[in-house]
Amino acid sequence: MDEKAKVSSRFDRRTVFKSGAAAAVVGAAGASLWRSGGVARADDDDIAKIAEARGLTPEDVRAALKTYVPSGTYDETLIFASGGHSGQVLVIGVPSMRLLKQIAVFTPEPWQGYGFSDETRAVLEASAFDDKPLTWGDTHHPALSETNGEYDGQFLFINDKAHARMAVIDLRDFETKQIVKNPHILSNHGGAFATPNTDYIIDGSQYATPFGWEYAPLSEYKEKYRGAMTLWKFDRETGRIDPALSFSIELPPYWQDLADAGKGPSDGWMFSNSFNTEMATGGILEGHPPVEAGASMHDMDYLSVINWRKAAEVAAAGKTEDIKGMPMIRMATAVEEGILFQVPEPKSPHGVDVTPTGEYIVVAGKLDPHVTVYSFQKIQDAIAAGNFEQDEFGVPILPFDACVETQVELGLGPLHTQFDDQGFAYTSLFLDSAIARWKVGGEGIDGGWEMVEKLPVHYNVGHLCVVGGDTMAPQGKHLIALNKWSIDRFTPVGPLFPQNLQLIDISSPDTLQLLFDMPLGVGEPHYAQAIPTSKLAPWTVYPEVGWDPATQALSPDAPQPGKEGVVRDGNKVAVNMTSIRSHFTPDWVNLQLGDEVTWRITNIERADDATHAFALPGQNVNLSIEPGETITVSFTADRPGVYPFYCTEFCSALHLEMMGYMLVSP
Ligand code: CUK
Ligand code: CUA
Repeated sequence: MDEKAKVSSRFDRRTVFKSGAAAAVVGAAGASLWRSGGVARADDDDIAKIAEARGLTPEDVRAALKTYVPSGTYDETLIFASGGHSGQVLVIGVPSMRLLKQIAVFTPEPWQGYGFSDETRAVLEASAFDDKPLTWGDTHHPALSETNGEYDGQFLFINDKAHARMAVIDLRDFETKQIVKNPHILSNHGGAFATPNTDYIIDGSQYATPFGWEYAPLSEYKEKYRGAMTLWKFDRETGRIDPALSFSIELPPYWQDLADAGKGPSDGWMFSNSFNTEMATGGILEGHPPVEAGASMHDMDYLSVINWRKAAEVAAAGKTEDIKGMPMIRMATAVEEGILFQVPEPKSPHGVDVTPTGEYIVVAGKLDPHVTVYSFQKIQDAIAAGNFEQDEFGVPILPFDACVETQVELGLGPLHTQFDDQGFAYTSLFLDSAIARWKVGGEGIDGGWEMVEKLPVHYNVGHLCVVGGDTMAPQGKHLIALNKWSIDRFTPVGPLFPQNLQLIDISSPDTLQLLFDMPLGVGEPHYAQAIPTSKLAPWTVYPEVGWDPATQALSPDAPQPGKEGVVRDGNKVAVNMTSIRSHFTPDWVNLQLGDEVTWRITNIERADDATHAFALPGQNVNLSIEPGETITVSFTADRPGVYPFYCTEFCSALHLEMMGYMLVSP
């Protein structure tokens, strides 16, 4: 059946709400609620009439009742979704599916003033490719910081696949604090994944390249091209990745895909899929098969099994090579030290997900209808027994049969798996446009390793997201399907279609219910993580007036009330400004051509939401200055003229008057 036909058949099956028969559904769904509020039965009929007039089915009404968050009340859960090649992170409330914020990460964003102030430009510039600044990224996998294998609500990490960068977002103010560029690799995908106590952030390469962003011809692929797994050391105290304590492990030139950290019994280990063990590089016009065919010839690729804790010891002992200023554990060392193993996995794997207990590793292969479940214990037994051969790079290959617990047939194009607290796993089926719910097995579990139910989604689903769905403590109320295609779901808005996030009720062990479609007109949300809002404690204003969000401390240079002014020292000019409803002090800034200006602004407001912004024409500047925040912008007054600066945030009745003049005299 084609997609259009599917839709119309769904329509035919709709039992439109009829007010006569409606009382039953309304009654079932909510009458007791209304009665307890003392509302008369007549209202039930009234509601039934609205439903009927709008052509809603009883199922629609149930879904609406489960997702509606009344004005002034809050969502119980937040999801952090990648924004794909918008380079940003999206914060969405669940169950309302309201977009609350777009956190600027790899791409300058004027509403937040990100990439326009000195402080935020420094974040972006620190991750330049050599000296070429990058103004976009391809975000794929957000990772919340964890303590003891559960989200702790403190930090969020996200990778940039296009340039192999890793970003750190502080969840006190939901702002990007740091971006590091991987000195070894140019393209990543197996990140960000946090180890259970956020000691390290995992960052696996995608497309193999020569290390250090160097040149080597494709004819030297096997000799010079490599994959790598980087472990970024995270320092919770400073809230920063510490590159000095970070390192990589050299891998064969297979393409690493998704990764995951072990937990519980598998804590200290990590797992990463690799595909293209064929080592295809394309060359269509030269008579080679395209990459998609060349990289899909083998029946088996490899799951990389890595002892990261041992690797950290080996790196600390200096058994590494310095490449571009960061240590690399060479493949031979990794093999010799028992850090690196591989296990065959069915062709072209994509997602690898460790079960909540840490006992099993679930691999989904794009071209295999099964998920393959590996037992961590069996892998350890095979290693201990020395039961392996070696690939052409000398990496031990453990036997498939010795490591596999089971395979579960789910459907076409399985990609990614999440877990809940009812013992179910959920795997996305890209080609089937469906979600498979299946039962995780193991010791003492009846009827495990079985498919239970399939639910169609719209369409071509990638990742799934359950609250804590990749942690040791998943929860089982909602699942979000992050779909690649939306086709016929929304009002047409031109040839670039919105992405479609679908909210699904997973609370019943018997049936899954699709609740809500959320179009996302921003960027492709690959993965998302969901956390109860009770675990987050964001500030509503900065703790003190003069706060520097770059250091999360009071700035000694912050302009304070009563200390405002323009201070000249030769051609160096410091502008010390404060903002409060509805003026900037000073509001006249007289400069001379060629002045080097350091302009600092403190928003001295203490009220929630009393943000001021600052647009400076001619210098390509817009800043957002939240209550208490101090911010800096530096520039050279390079053109004489009169520049009215103003507040871009509609902050008060006299917001239009919140302006001043910068005059640059010839
Ligand atoms: S990937 Cu996008 S659907 Cu980058 Cu995690 Cu699988
Ligand atoms: Cu401040 Cu508008």
